[in-house]
Amino acid sequence: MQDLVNAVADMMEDEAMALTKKYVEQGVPALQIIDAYKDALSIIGKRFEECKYFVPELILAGEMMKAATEIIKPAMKGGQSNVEAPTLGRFLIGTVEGDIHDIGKDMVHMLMDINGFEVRDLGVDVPAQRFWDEYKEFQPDIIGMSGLLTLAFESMKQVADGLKAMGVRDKVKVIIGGGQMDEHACKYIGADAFATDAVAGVNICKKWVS
Ligand code: B12
Repeated sequence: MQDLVNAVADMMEDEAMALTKKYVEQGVPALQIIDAYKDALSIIGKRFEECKYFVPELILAGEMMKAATEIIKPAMKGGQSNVEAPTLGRFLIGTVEGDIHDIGKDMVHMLMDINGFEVRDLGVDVPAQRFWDEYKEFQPDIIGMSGLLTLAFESMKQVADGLKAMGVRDKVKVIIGGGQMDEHACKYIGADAFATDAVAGVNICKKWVS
C-alpha cells in the first residue's frame, strides 16, 4: 500500500481517503491499513524533525488518521457490538496531562472495546487527579495511560505514585503506551507493562484478566 503511505505523507487528503475506502472495500485487513498510516506518520514525524513540515502538517496528519479510523472502524467491528456480551474487565484510559496526542489512544480504546472490555475514556491532557477520582468511581481492572511526548513520563509517574499513596496500586494493573515508551520508562514510571503497539497492548491486558 505504498500509494496510501505516499498520499498521507504528502498531505494528499482526498486521495488518501479514497484509497482507504478502496482498500476497506477490497477486504484488506484493517490492521494492515492502520500500519500504512503508521508508516506515513513516521515519515511525517521525520519531516517535522527536519523542519520540512510544521505544526499545520501534523494537524492535518492527525485529521486524516481520525477520518480514516471512522472509515475502518465498521470493518473492524464486523457489524457486531459488545453491548450484550459480558465484559472481560474494566479499562480506564486517557492521554496524560500536558499531552494532547489522541490518535493512538483512540485506537487502543477501539480495540479494547472490540475485544470485550468496558472502556472509560477520559480524553486528552488528563490531570492525575482525574485518574485517581475515576479509579474510585469506575473501579477499573486496568488503567491505560497514553503519551507521545517525553514530558508525559512525569505525568504518568505522578498517576502511578498517587495510586500507591492511595494504597490501591496492587489492586489495579497499569499499562502505558506511546511511541517513546520503553522498558526504562516503564520502570521509572512504575507501570506493570508498556506497549508501542495497540494490538500488543490489548493482548497484555487480555492475559491479565484471563
Ligand atoms: C499527529 C501528530 C501531532 C498532532 C496530534 C493530533 C492528534 N489528534 O493526536 C498535533 C498537531 C496536535 C501534534 C502536536 C504536537 N506534537 Co506531535 N506528532 C504527531 C505525529 C506526526 C504522529 C502521532 C500519531 O498519531 N502517531 C500514530 C499513532 C497510531 O501512534 P501512537 O500514538 O504511537 O500510538 C500507537 C502506540 O504507541 C500504542 N499506544 C498509544 N497509546 C497507548 C496507550 C496504551 C495504554 C497502550 C497499551 C498502547 C498505546 O498504540 C497505538 C497504535 O498502535 C508524531 C510523530 C510520530 N511518528 O509519532 C508527532 C510527535 C509525537 N509530536 C511531537 C511534538 C514535538 C509535538 C508538539 C510539541 C509540536 C509543537 N511544537 O507544538 C505538539 C505537542 C502538543 C501537546 N501538548 O501534546 C514529537 C514528540 C517528541 C518528543 N519526544 O516529545 C513527535 C514525535 C514528532 C517529532 N518527531 O518530533 N502532534
